[in-house]
Amino acid sequence: MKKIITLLLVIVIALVLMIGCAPKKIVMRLAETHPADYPTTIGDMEFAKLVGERTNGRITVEVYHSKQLGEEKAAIEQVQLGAIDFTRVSLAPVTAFVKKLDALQLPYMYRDADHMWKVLNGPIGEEMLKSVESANFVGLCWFDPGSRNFYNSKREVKSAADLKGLKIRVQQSDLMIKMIKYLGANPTPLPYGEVYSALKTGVIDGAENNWPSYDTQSHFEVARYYVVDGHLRIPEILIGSKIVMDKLSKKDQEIIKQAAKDAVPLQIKLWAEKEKVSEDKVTKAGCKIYYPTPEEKKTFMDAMAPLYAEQPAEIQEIIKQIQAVQ
Ligand code: BDP
Repeated sequence: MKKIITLLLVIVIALVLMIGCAPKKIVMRLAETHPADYPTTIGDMEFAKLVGERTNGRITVEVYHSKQLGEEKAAIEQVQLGAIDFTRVSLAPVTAFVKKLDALQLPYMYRDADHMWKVLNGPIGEEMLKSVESANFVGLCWFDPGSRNFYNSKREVKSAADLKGLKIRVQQSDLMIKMIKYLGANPTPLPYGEVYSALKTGVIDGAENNWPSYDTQSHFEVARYYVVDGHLRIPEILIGSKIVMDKLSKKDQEIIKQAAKDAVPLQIKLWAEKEKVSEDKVTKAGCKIYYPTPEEKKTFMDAMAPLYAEQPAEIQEIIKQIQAVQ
């Protein structure tokens, strides 16, 4: 009897030790505003997949797409507090937390997509990713944002003067509000998810976004005039919660950082494909697409001069560095 009890005790102790030593499973959540089949969401999923593979399933990243965890501003705040682990967002709402990021989202900042990627993949991009730590985020990687164009339900816009007086939705960012004011239009900051009904009910006359957002949010159904002025390339950023990341081992932090970087090429590839599909779809749907002449495009650029002039010295410095990138 004594022997059996001893044996049982040994088994119990062994089991307790085994469970204690088994690596702890970690489940993390990522907030995404776009639907499941959107290129950016697939980029998030690729990141999640790589983290899972590289930790042998010890860390799971669950992607909550379609705003299930809230609109971007709220998601960013939750990440800052450590209540959500990651979010993929547009840089615009993050600038409320780290002012100098404005340098990366000024209208007509980049000559083209290639210039933007050289900046983001170079020392400036790295330094900007690091800068978000001051606001308790960990900057993980950049995703392709495409370029943004104006659209509205009222009339064809060819040059900046045609925007005069229109009520245009902007992202929740001071810089975007000013951009619209300098164009002579009326800015209405709204969360992304409210734009469709605001367009439909006439609360706003227009908005601005890239082809895939114009398409997938059905904005094209209620704002038929689209002008390809390309005023913005606002980098998309994947951020993690510093509070959460600091609790992980150095090795896990590295795995997460590397997985994010390794997810980028897929997002970029799918993005390029989606841009074409969306452009095609809205064109076929009968939207009035206008490609401004270089002179007409210049009217938008010229209207931005005061916005550049009023930037603080720190941002002026970064602007110069960005412009110098060849
Ligand atoms: C889309 C971005 C998304 C933003 C949205 C917006 O991918 O992150 O929330 O624009 O305009 O292009 O708010």
